[in-house]
Amino acid sequence: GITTCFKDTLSYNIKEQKNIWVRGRIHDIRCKGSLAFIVLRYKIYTLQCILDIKNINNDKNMIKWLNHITLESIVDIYGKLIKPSIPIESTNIKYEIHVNKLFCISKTSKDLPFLLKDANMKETSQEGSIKVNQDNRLNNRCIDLRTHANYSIFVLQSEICNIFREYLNKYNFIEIHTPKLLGESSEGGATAFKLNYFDKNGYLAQSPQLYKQMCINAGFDRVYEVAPVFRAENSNTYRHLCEYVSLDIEMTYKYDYMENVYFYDSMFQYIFTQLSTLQKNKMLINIIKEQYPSDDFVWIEKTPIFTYEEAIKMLIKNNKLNLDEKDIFTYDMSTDMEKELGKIVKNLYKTDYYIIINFPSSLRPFYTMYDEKNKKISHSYDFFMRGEEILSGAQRISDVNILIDNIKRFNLDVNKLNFYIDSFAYSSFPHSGCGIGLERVLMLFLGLNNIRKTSLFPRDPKRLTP
Ligand code: ATP
Ligand code: AMO
Repeated sequence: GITTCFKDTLSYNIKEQKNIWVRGRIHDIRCKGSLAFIVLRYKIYTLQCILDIKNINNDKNMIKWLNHITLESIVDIYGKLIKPSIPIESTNIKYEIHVNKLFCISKTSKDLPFLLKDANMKETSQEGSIKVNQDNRLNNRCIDLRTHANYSIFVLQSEICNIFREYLNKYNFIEIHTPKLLGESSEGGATAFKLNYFDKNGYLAQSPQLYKQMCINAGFDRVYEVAPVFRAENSNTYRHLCEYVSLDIEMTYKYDYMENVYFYDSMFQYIFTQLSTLQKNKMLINIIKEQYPSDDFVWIEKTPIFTYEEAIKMLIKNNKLNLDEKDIFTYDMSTDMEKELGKIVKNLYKTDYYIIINFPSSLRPFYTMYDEKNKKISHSYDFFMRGEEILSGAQRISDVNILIDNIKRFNLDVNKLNFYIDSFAYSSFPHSGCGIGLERVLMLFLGLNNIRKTSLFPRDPKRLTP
């Protein structure tokens, strides 16, 4: 039968001179006299096929026809698989096919916006290394996604979700699906997309926050969700999207919210280990790094955990920040300072991954629990990769009266949140949770320079198509 899996050809016994069918895209083609050299591509595999008209009844028309066949057309090729005497440099499958039959089964009928050859080129910080610019790629994302690096990026993205689910399922979590159409914004008004919901206003979910907590109050104990969330942030940066995939967790704890912080940490340790040690993932990472070279992501077995206060003091001590120590809990660490801290930690601990806990209460959302001994400090945490935030979370307020007070303190409308507040009035287990930006984790693991590279069809303030 036809095989599209070129990889299968690797397991053939070449001595048998096996005849095979393969189906793939024409990646490249060169005609020379009575010969045509076709590089066929399927997923990340390329295979050379040689057509000699001697083997097809001296049919010269075939070469004529091949001279005009458009790149990226899909063809079926039948022929003999052989091991060439000189290794082929332009393909990654080291066998070649001597063609007996060739049929076009889907023709590229429009001019390509760019050549795949160019879209696959290595990108470095050197000027001129970018052959196809990002807008051109994203405008033609379906073709851009055909590159080796892009294919590998999205296989790896799928792998992260698999590992995430595998890990949590092992610990008795339930996967939930909370609504994305909401009557009230979940994280405060400013960054919610407002929409018409029949005769009312509605909002797109900025996070499953209120609903994942309500599932805890329903008695589910441990829940997670993998789903899109929407942020009307007019941030045209390399690290913000208007729609991203959030990996959300919410779980109870017995004595202290730090139990859960250690659990999330173990999960990340497991994700990083699976990504960097499984052979199939190593291969994908190598393919991506061929196009986008970067330093390998490094982490250590015992993840450093700093309090916000310690983190700020490290910045002050290293002359990165000029701040009076008494002002620490009114200071909001900027993205630039976060990056500086990332460099300091890397230097001291040789890790790209660490945790900061106990952020100032004033910087955290209304549902965050504060330290009862010092209300200025919250029981919150952010996880960082290469100096950038990938996870944010906290112990939640589970006492209904404290919750109502806090909602008022944040100038939010208690009446609009009654559906949420009531779930606490009927008693609530102590719990904490977190939200993780999938695209950020992948971008930072791979050391990529733009979050659009890890979003399948990115949405930003300027882009709503394709
Ligand atoms: P969170 O997940 O809590 O939203 P975040 O990592 O997305 O955190 P924000 O709090 O949304 O970050 O914003 C943090 C940083 O993003 C700001 O300190 C700012 O440096 C940067 N930022 C946001 N919008 C812009 C923008 N339009 N241009 C440049 N930088 C921006
Ligand atoms: P937060 O708003 O900090 O927390 O978001 C959690 C994580 O989501 C990622 N992230 C983004 N990724 C891409 N584009 C964006 N615009 C964007 N904004 C945030 C980051 C961030 O760490 N409800 C809380 C979580 C919780 O407490 O459980 C929340 O949504 O990686």
